Parts: sequence; structure tokens; C-alpha cells
Amino acid sequence: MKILVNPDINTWSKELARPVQKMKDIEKIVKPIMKKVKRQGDKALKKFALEYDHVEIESLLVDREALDTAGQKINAGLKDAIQTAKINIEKFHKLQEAPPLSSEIMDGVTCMRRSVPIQKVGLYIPGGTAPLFSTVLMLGVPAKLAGCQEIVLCTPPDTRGEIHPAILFTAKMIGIDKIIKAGGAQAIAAMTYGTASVPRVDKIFGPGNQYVTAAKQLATKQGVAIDMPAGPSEVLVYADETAIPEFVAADLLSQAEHGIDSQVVLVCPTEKFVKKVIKCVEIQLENLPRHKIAKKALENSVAVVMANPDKAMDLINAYAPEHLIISVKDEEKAVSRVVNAGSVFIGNYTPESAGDYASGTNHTLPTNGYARSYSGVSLDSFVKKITYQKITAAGIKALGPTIEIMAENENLQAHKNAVSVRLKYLSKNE
Ligand code: HSO
Ligand code: ZN
Repeated sequence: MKILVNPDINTWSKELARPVQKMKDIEKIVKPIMKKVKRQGDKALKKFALEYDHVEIESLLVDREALDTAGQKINAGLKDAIQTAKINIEKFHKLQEAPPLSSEIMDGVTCMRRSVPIQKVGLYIPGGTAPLFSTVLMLGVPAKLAGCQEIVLCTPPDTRGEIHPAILFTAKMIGIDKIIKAGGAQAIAAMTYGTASVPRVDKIFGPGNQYVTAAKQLATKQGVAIDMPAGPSEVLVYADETAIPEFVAADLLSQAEHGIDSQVVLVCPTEKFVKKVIKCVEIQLENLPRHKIAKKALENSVAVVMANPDKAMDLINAYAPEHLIISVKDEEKAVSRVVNAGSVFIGNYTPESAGDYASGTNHTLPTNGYARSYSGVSLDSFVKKITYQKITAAGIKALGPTIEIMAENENLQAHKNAVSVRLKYLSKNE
């Protein structure tokens, strides 16, 4: 972990640069995959399963029996934990429901807005070294709460052609039963174009590697929306001497273990505290099963000594972390100054893992500085807000002249006419 001491504002973006992803080269690989799925549908998905997942798949759809028996393959403690997490995530996301709005803006002119579920959504759950059943909760719970009509979940099979039972158990608990054994860019392509087994969806959600991310970006060119441009996990911890170094170290490592391209950042007022934390990181790292991954991620990582608290907050906002842990004496002041972050964790007893799994907030968050302009996934991500209006005869009489003069001055005669014909009709028939 490199240490910077009171770095100048002009150096921040360079010193805190995330590991770069070469999108161009990746697109070259992803485009032909997308094309093949578009042309050959399920046949291409099976071919790619053989090539990339090393398994021959007969039926892409997970069968009812596998879904129903998944619970027998995982222990009771885990089942209870998933249940608790589900309840909390449901509670917090339910609060996000936006009630319908309606207001008579002027006499006879009523405007309304209602949330309407996106009809078909696709959830992508990555395979790889960690079976992310928590992501099934984070995407599936709000999709169900929003009332999405069709929910399809794609996830890569293991070499026996099976899906991790915790993923199946969680999906079943939420009420998702269309689970497709497909991963990578090919899964995104299937949800973009539709195949015999996979419906074409309106919006695709979920994390994934660079290939999945590139495919999601290409999907947007086909009229499919995506949750956000995803990138490797990251956390920034802002801690002073009131924080506990072991806790800070554990939080940094919790994100570092995600992948070798993850980045963690530590911001502290003194070098003494930074050194304490780094010592704890070294000790804890040795005992982690994924220490090789975490060690690599730490090579991309930075500790910043920032004596001035205002400058520290400026640097944090400039970096725009996916996760921000604030563990400093005047936490309220620091929290009030946050303008760019995906999700904020406050105080000594709020590990980021809480939000990753079970407190109720969503863990699908903007990375790579996108927290400057994007929000994390929430109930809103699964709905569209449709506006409605109803104008009475009295209303169009009152508002009509305003519309007519505006349309005329934009040189849009037909727009003006749409009002004029009504006003004429009313003056004749009243
Ligand atoms: N921290 C990840 C989510 C996750 N962590 C899933 C554990 N499991 C998203 O940034
Ligand atoms: Zn995590």
C-alpha cells in the first residue's frame, strides 16, 4: 500500500487512479459472442457453456426439482441468515415506494405521476470463486417488490452443469423460478436478443467481469437499459484515532478480497494511525483464504495522510468511492459533507459487510467514480415513472393561449393547431 502525505489537489486523480480496464480489446472478444447468440440462440449458449464453463448442458433452464431440493443442500444456519437478510432488504426497499402524485396545477389541468414496474428484467449473478447468493437478494427482492412481470436470472453452471444450491435456494425464497444456466457475455446477449429459453428483457442488472460489463454496455445499443456501468469493488475508509485499527484493517481487506483489480483507500489525519492500520492489515492478511487476491488488490491501493479534515473530505468526494466508511470523532460533520459516494457506513460498529449482506441497503453500487452521477440499485431501478394529465374544457380554455403563443414562436404550427381546433370547437359549441 503506497502512502501519500498531504498530497496536493493536482495530484489526486493520478495518485488515486483505479486500475485501468482496456475496454477496446474486450469489445473485440464480446461482439462476436453477442452476434452468435443473436443468430443461434440456445444453441450458441450451449456451445459457449462447453467452451467456457467446460460442461455439456442439456436444458438451459434449471428444472423444478433442482430448485425445490436446493434447500436440502445447505445448512439451517445459512437458511436462517438468508431469511433475516431478505426481511431487512425487503423492509428498507419497501420504504422506497413512491406513492402516486396528483395535483390540479391550475383550474382544470391535472398532472399525475405513477410508478410502473419495468415489465421484463434480467438479473445476472456471476460465477467464479464466490457464489454471490447475496446478489440474488439485492436484485431479486426489489424486482419482486416493484412488481416486475417477468424476472429471469442467468448464472453460469459449474463443471457438473449445476448451480450453487444457495443461489437456487435464495431465488426460490424470493419467488424467482426462471433460472438459466448461462454466464458471461453470452448470458447478457441472450437477455438482450432473447432465445428460445431466455426472454428478451427491458433492463439488465448485476455485476460481472469485464466481458459481462462490456456486453451490458453493448446491450444498451440494442435498446436494453442497464443498472449502471459496473467495475471492480472498492472501499474508502476515513478513520482517525477514535477508530479501531483492527476494524479498519478488516474493512479494507473485506473489499480487497473481492478481486485482484479491487481497490481500497485509507484516509487518516496522521501517519501514525496509517502505520497502525497497515500493521493490522499485514497480520490479518496472512490468515485469509483469499490472501493472494487481497494482496494483489492491496498493490493497487493507497493510504493518504490528510491532516486537514476539510481537505480530506474534498479528496473523498473527488474519489467518489463505491463504499465510504466514516469512523472519525466528528462523524456527523464528515457525513454532512459527503456528496459523492455509493453508500456510507458510519462509526466503529458499521462494517461494510453489513451492507453487502444483511442490514437492508443494496450492495449493487456505482464504482469507478460513477458515484459522482449514479445512485446504487434501489426500488427505483425497477420502475419507470409515468406521467399522466387530464385537462378539462375549462382547463384548455385557460391554458390554451399560453401553449399557442409558445408553439407559434417555436415555428411549430401543428402544435399550435392542436390547441386552436379545440378552442374553436368550444367557442362554437358553448
Ligand atoms: N461488495 C460487493 C458485494 C458483495 N460482497 C457480495 C460480498 N458479497 C459489491 O460491491
Ligand atoms: Zn463485498
